[in-house]
Amino acid sequence: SLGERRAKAEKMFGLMDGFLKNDPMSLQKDILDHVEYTVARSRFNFDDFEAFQALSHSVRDRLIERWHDTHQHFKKQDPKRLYFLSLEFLMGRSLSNSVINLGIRDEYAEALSQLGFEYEVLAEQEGDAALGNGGLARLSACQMDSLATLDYPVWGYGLRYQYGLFRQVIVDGYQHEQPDYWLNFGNPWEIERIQVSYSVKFYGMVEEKASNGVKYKVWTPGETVEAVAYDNPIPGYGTRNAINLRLWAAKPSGQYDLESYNTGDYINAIVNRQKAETISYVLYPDDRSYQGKELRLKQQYFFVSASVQDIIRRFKDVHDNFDEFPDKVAFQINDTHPSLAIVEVLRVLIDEECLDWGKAWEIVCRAFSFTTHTVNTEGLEKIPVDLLGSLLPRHLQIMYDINHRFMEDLKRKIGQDYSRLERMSIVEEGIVKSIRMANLSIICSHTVNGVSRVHFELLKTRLFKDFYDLWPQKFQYKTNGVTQRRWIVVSNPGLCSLISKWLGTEAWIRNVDLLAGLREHASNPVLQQEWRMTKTINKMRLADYIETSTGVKVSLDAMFDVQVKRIHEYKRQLLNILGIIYRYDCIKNMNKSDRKKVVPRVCIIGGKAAPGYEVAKKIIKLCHAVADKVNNDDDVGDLLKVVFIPDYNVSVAELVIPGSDLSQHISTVGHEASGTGSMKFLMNGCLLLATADGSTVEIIEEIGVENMFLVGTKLHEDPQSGDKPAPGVSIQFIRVVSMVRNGYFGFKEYFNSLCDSLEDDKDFYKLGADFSSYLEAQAMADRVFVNKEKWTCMSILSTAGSGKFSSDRTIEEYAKHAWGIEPCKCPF
Ligand code: NBY
Repeated sequence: SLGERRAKAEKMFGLMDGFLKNDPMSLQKDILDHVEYTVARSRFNFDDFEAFQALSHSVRDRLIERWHDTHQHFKKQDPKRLYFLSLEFLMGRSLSNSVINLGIRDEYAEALSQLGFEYEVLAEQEGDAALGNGGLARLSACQMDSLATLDYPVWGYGLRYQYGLFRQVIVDGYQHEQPDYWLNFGNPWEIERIQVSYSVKFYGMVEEKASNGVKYKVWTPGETVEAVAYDNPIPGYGTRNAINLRLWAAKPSGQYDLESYNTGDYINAIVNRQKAETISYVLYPDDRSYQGKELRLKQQYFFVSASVQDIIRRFKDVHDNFDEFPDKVAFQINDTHPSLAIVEVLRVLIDEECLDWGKAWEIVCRAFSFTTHTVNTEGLEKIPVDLLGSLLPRHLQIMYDINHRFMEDLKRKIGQDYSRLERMSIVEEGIVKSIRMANLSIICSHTVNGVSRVHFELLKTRLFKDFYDLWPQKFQYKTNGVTQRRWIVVSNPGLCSLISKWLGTEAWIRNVDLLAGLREHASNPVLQQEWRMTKTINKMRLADYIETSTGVKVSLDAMFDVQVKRIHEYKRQLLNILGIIYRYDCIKNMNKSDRKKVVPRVCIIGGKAAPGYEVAKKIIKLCHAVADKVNNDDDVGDLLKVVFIPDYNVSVAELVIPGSDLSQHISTVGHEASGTGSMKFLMNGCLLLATADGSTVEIIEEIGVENMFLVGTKLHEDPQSGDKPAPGVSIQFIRVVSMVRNGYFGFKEYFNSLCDSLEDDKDFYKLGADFSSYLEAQAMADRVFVNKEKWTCMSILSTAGSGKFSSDRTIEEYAKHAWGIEPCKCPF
């Protein structure tokens, strides 16, 4: 019963109501109060959306209670705090995550049902917070959940974009982008802090001054913008702790003298002030390469400057000696995007706090830890010196100072190796003289982190070899992970209960290693039956969604084969499509009795292409062209269906992942730093069809290669390393490419360049070389799928082996080996 469950939860976690009560009656009253006083509707007449608004406000009240207690506790204990800086957080929806982490989902469901509403229906009213692009941004969100759950004293910092990642709409098979004005309907989760605001300065000039023979620099800015804080409480699971994600929004500065001579001047001056707000307007939608644009640099500095001011103010509230700074403050920079923070802290310490260079430098080097998510040098961020010099003149000087000292030091260590000195310099000479933000970050951080073991190897041997040879002790890796709270408990409640039932405990939600306990039941026919039943229910949900979003009806007997992620050449959605064409061609050429043996498939692809990424957009169109042909071929029927799910985002992922049988992670080996989608599928018992790239190598070690479908060779068996001759391009590959080239799917001219890129010498991502192996892995998946017991067993073993890929483990590793922070648990 509810009472028993509550008592149990209180015993387990010591969960206690705060000032607000959490029994269904009290929840009901709170919801109705919010209907009346917050949403301003009559408590006798409100619709689903208004009910959702009132519901979220009542949840928010409870979050705020915990948030206050947590911060009071942090203040009292004054532990070393982590400041997690990221330009992107892909939070998705908050409602279900919050009520589950607070431990009051069932109570809310009951309260709502008595009011005549269904919890699930209201939860669907919420839009996604999509303040990020892809893996990097979702990783930050998962890590925030783990940081809160594990009671670490942390603040997240980011930007409150008014426009999140664009909405993808498909018109005639082509991607179009629509603005995501996500704040349109209000955001119940944030708390605006008008009293927490800082001035951020840009442009202007730097002068050298002297007093009593001591020289110092004075930066007189040309423009000032206000940063206002918006706080987003992040509750942990099974703890009272709720941490803060502070996002900054730009507002016009208050200090502004208007000197107007007529009404027009005055009006224009006011209108121009409003331009300040554009800094935090829109998220850059490209997850490939750095845009050397002024607005982007402004965003980065705006976010960094406000965060650093806030952090230093908090430090100075309690401490008056900067020697203590590195013992109280740890900075984590999520890729190089926030790396101006390093220079900003140096600037504040030297120019404003009057520390000498040596002291300031030591403090900075002890405070910063840096994680890179990139595998190739082209992906590294570079900022043109001219741009930096005009927007942030003092910061450019400091970068030159860092570089000068570093280069002198390096020369003493390695001598006159000029090409190595050139490679390691922060400043890149060339047609466009630029600052290499990765070099800056490595030089000034105590730890450089990779995101998987193979990524770490690539960092050591290729990307940052020069730096690794100099400072091997700086380099580490923490294999990425995802939070099982969102990716099982929230998104797959059926599987969640099943796991708890068979493990006899819910403890795995905080200690995911316990999932390994499923292994001993993997062949148990009772569990297998229940496992399949759960999958079927999830497939029904997904099939409904597919029909509403694409109009295609799919059969539940078919294998749901899914590839959802950002569209990239290296992720090889094209390889998947060519495989689908091959399958279609085979079916077409089969006689009736052979057709009976075909395993029916629903091939599901989803993902956004960066607006300027032409090849990726062509891949989306090809997917639609193939789908059109296949889905309208009555001769093929349910044996093969192809669907492209539009506008893939976090909430769509929550629906798609639990409902898939097979998922594809087939990047060209050496190109995916880690990959985190695979971990979510693994937790949900979907079998993987994957190349041995990124984290997949570690997944294979955990679940055993016999429990997945491996494409191609392992990295250490790379044909280029001489173990085996590179496989030639098969006739099957030539045939499917020529079908596209010859216009079998229409749009002959449009797809020409795609086909050209697959020619032998231009096939950079090795689709031709891997095609046969890909088809073999697919054929193997078909053979296993018809053996229900074997498939289910592999599925259970996938979930059972997913424990390592929880972000809880990743965060523990960071806390111990990079940040030096300890849990700080708020008492009840
Ligand atoms: O980070 C991804 C990696 O590709 C993936 O392998 C890894 O699992 C994941 C988490 O570590 N990288 C990624 O998502 N990158 C971006 O989204 C991104 C965003 C912005 C920019 C560059 C990359 N930028 O230059 O502005």
